[in-house]
Amino acid sequence: MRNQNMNRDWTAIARTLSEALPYLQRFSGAVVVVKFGGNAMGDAEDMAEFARDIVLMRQVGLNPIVVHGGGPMINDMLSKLGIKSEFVRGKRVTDQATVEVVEMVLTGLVNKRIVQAIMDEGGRAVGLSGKDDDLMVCEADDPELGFVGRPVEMNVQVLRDLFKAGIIPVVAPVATGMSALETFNVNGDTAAGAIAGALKADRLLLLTDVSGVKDKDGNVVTELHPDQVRSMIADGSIAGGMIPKTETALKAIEEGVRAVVILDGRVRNACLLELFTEHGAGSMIRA
Ligand code: X2W
Repeated sequence: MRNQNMNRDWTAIARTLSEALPYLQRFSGAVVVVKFGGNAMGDAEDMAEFARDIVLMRQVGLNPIVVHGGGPMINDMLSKLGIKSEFVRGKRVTDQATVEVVEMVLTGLVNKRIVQAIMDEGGRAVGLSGKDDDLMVCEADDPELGFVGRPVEMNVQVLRDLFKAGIIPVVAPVATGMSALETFNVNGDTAAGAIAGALKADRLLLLTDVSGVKDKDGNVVTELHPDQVRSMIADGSIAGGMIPKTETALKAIEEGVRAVVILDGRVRNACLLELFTEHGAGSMIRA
């Protein structure tokens, strides 16, 4: 049925589509790694909206891959089970009992929720963790942190195989170790950066719950060179949780990712705003 509702500006909608053409052309076939953090997930409607944007990216010829977190969901389950948890330098101290809960929550609950949301929007998604096809092999990051992994070997062929089949990979940041039956908990940003680096992705989008990298006056800096990021870390204008994010970005760029964008996942259609409009969203870091 044709919609005659004149409260919507149909001309503007057509115009938006038309103006997106150069971006659609530029990103045709591009590999875009999207880190979807637990804090950016919101409610069922937010999840559906995120999934719709990912399916749209796939539909217009990009190769999106979702790497998710789920810190708040792990906290909920640990507290239900009466297991105490603490963070050191932004990473969860992970003992044997904790790593079992992390794996169950991330590869079960959170991963399948995202896969389901993408399927509901008409896409095709397959969930996997770093263990599947040895995608991400880790070593212990720091003895103080227990089973927290630092990626040392990436095998991303399975992701390329999924791209070729038109399937959106959804990756939980849980990894295998060098010796049999070891399991590591990997920070979601670290995992996304390692995957983007191994794929030499065109974009790594780090979706968070802040509007971007801010200068000393609190204004979002929309474009940054890696050297600028380093000096902002050194002079303290980049601090707290933004340090691991920007360090992930710098490492990913060194490994060959074309650009990293730190953006607010709570903003409606944040990924589309960044990829398909001149305006963009958040802070872009590139050499
Ligand atoms: C994280 C993995 C989940 C994650 C954790 O246990 O919480 C480490 O800290 P967000 O939602 O992206 O923060 N792992 C080692 O990164 O979740």
